[in-house]
Amino acid sequence: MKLLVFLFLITLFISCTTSASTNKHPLDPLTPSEFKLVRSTVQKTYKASSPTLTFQYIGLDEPDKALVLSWESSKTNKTKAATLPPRRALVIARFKKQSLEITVDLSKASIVSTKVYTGHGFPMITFDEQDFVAALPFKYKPFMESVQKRGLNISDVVCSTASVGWYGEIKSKRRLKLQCFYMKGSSNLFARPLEGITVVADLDERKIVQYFDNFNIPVPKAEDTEYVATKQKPPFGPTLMGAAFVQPNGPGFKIDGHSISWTNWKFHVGYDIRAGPMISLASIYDLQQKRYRRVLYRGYISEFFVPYMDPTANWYFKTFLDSGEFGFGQSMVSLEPFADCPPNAAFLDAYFANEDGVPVKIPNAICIFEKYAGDIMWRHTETELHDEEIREVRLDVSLMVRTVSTVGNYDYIIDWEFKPSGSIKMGVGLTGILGLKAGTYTHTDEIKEDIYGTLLADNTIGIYHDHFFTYYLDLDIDGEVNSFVKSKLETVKVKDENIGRKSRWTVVSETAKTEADARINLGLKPSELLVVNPNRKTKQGNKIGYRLLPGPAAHPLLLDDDYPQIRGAFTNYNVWVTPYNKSEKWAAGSYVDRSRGDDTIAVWSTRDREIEEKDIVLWYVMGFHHVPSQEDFPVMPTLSGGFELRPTNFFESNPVLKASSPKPLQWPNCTSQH
Ligand SMILES: *[C@@H]1O[C@H](CO)[C@@H](O)[C@H](O)[C@H]1NC(C)=O
Ligand SMILES: *[C@@H]1O[C@H](CO)[C@@H](O)[C@H](O)[C@H]1NC(C)=O
Ligand SMILES: *[C@@H]1O[C@H](CO)[C@@H](O)[C@H](O)[C@H]1NC(C)=O
Ligand SMILES: CC(=O)N[C@H]1CO[C@H](CO)[C@@H](O)[C@@H]1O
Ligand SMILES: [Cu+2]
Repeated sequence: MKLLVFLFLITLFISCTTSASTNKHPLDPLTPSEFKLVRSTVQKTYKASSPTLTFQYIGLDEPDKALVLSWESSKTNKTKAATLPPRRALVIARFKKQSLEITVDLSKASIVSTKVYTGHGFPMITFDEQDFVAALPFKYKPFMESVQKRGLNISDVVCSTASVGWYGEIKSKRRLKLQCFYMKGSSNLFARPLEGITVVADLDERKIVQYFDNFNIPVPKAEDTEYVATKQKPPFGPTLMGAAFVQPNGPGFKIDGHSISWTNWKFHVGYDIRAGPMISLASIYDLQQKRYRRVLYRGYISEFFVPYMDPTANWYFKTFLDSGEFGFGQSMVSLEPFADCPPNAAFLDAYFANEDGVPVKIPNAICIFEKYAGDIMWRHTETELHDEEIREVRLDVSLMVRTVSTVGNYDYIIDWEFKPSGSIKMGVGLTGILGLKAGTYTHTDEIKEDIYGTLLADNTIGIYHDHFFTYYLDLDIDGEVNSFVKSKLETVKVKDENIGRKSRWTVVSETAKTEADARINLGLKPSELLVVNPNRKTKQGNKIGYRLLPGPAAHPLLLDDDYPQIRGAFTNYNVWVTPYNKSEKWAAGSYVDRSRGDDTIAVWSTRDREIEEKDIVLWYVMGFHHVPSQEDFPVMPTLSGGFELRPTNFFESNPVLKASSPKPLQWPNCTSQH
């Protein structure tokens, strides 16, 4: 026992050194100096006087795919100098109650174009506006009276903001609703809502425009809600002995700016205030063809949909689109070394611009590490031989890219996992604190009505809800021209009565011609879904491809014509395929706050465009229906899900046949660094 603890401590001091070189990449996120340049360029035109212009979004205006690809190919061609495409930023600003789309050329420090957006919906809500609005109740007399009436100390009250959705109203304004919580005696503010208070604030006016208090529900008690380790009381447990994956020679990956290379993989890790992490140009080295072959041009989570199932006045509007409303990248948090990521992790910082255009740093926003979880890459024991046994085993190490976004009460762990076998696994982990509602009940025997959730503790209900994640996956299987193939497994009767068998199954493949052919609800019929390059075949003649190995399928349960589902219509299918279009990035539309569902993938794809032998994008919707249980309180153990993209006739044979395993470690021989 002592030895194990000792070994664990040593691993904590093995630090990773990463390459200092920072070669530029066309998909690099904007740097702090670029944000400053954008700010000064825009403010030259929109003078920093009243009325003020606020920056709701600043991000890279992605160069055209053709330019990025020609940059990449010339980079590997020594006879030609690789020229970076022109670098531009996209700004979405609010000015005089209008949303502006401003494109800035960074090399010329000039505005290239300005457009007023006139459609439905509003841009992302900045942290600054949320902070401003969350402070308003403390200067608002009726609210102060509500707190006093409850016998609470105002200095222990905290307010948090929620988007308000769209429920059929003709004219929408930029608004947030506030929910307030009590912090005295516990760090777990979300467990102690001041239920019954409605505060509506206008974001353009920056003031409270509606207030209502139906004071009849007590604030749940502080007892048993604490999650901060230093504030816990005995008994403690379970106790862990320690866990480690030790790399005495350092990690096996290289980081050059935002470009990562590791074993047979290379890819780029970007960042965007709205999307969070973005993986680009992921290619895998083929030993036989002696070249890198592209798998993924760009991948990221395009949108989230988190509708709660309580239809009452204080809750019905809680149907969040976390990316477009709150910014999944803006919500990224610093990762805790040795806890969020193991000791062998390297970290990247991320930068976004606040509403004044000033860069804000998220230190240690992305971690990259090799993971060895004791898994087996492949093995065989030959037991058929008479006097010997052949035993061959390769251990499985993968490369992880991890971020965490904390959107209010919930924490989302987002993993991209690359395997030497060519698989890419997308993982999500849900943890943090549930959406909790205060109630009068303390036992299920007292409940005679629908409480829209599970009674988790005294006066505390965990409301039913969903989490849907929509991944944008621009696969380029060995080139841009790809097709989507549905291989259905179908039962066939065996006709020959002399054979003992009555049935078998076979594969019936069908190439999707248009978008309608590629809208799929998973789990109904067994099928394999593949993205193939129809013009490239293996020596055996199979179309080279990657297949989607889905996780458990979840389908929306709200009615199609329910307002939240109209806005969240991108969850109507688990799989969509669209032809690549640079402006179709966001599954719920570009302007999501108070959107009306007129710019979702469900609308774009009604054009039923051709997708055969085209540059195509695969959209995958993963979902969870969450029925809270008592174990999810006061903080929820991680609930995991994911899916995999797996090479399928992409290689001529097992690409890790000749993979080497790391040598066994000689213990103990680590030097500690302090
Ligand atoms: C490298 O660039 C040169 C000059 O543009 C071109 O002629 C040649 O075909 C390129 N080679 C490859 C392998 O792309
Ligand atoms: C409220 O809390 C503040 C800060 O903890 C404390 O100074 C103050 O005395 C409290 N007021 C009451 C009425 O308990
Ligand atoms: C790209 O998508 C946008 C939004 O759906 C659409 O307006 C535009 O016509 C599309 N462009 C092409 C070339 O299909
Ligand atoms: C490989 C290695 O670093 N070996 C070292 C292990 O520790 C002994 C004692 O400190 C050294 O002499 C070895 O060089
Ligand atoms: Cu949940």
